[in-house]
Amino acid sequence: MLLVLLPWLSYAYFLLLCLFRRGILLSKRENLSSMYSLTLSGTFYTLEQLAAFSQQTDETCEKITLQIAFAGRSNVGKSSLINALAGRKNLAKVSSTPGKTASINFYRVDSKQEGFQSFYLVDLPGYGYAQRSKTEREKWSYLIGAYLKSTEQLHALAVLLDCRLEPQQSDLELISYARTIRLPLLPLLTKADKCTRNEQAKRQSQWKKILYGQKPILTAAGGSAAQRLGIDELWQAMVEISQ
Ligand SMILES: Nc1nc2c(ncn2[C@@H]2O[C@H](COP(=O)(O)OP(=O)(O)OP(=O)(O)O)[C@@H](O)[C@H]2O)c(=O)[nH]1
Ligand SMILES: [Mg+2]
Repeated sequence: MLLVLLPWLSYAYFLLLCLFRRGILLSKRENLSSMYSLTLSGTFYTLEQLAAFSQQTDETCEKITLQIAFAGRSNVGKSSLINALAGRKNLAKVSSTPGKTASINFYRVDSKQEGFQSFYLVDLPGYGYAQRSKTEREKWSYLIGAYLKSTEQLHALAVLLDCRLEPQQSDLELISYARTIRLPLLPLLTKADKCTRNEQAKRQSQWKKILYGQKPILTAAGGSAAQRLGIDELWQAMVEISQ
């Protein structure tokens, strides 16, 4: 009996191995998104709007305070990553034109897990987009700076860095600013699907040196589960920070 089954079992094993390698079974691995839900709670353009929001209590009258913010240059993939975390295509607005997110957006994270403490994911406007007017860039940079500095509930700053690019001056400035205000960092390399494995590894170790030993998580935020990378690892890191 075993002799009859053996070739079939080997064939099935080989087939599974091939599918797994080609990413077809990746959806089975990248499945933490289904354990958490993301809901847009507010969109803010000014510090006054932000301050008013932080005074509010939610519908259950239970105050959610803890926040993790996503920051990075325009077009680095902040909003796409939020969609990938949610397992949805259109929760956050994505565009190939830089400067799409011109506001601070709060997404509430909930889970049915017992004792889970809800928190906010905060999508910040991108910085460094040269084609916006100087006044606009200054306004956003002031808004981001003031938000980072004045938000006591901010537990970590996810810094999104493009896997394809050498470290950029604006990224280094943001990291340095976060350090001066003692804000813990969660570094993420985006668009990893656009880099070879060799480039990914090189970029990771380059950033690891800059970040005093903290290794960035490799991410890809494609539309289908098979095109995503690092989403579970990112969920785990955020849950660890927030719980
Ligand atoms: N190949 C690839 N493209 C990506 C990935 N993430 C984002 N993109 C593309 O990059 C472009 C910008 O993505 P967004 O998510 O809007 O970037 P953003 O950082 O939110 O941009 P701003 O709102 O302008 O600050 C879009 O065309 C996305 O489809 C990724 O992981 N892989
Ligand atoms: Mg955006």
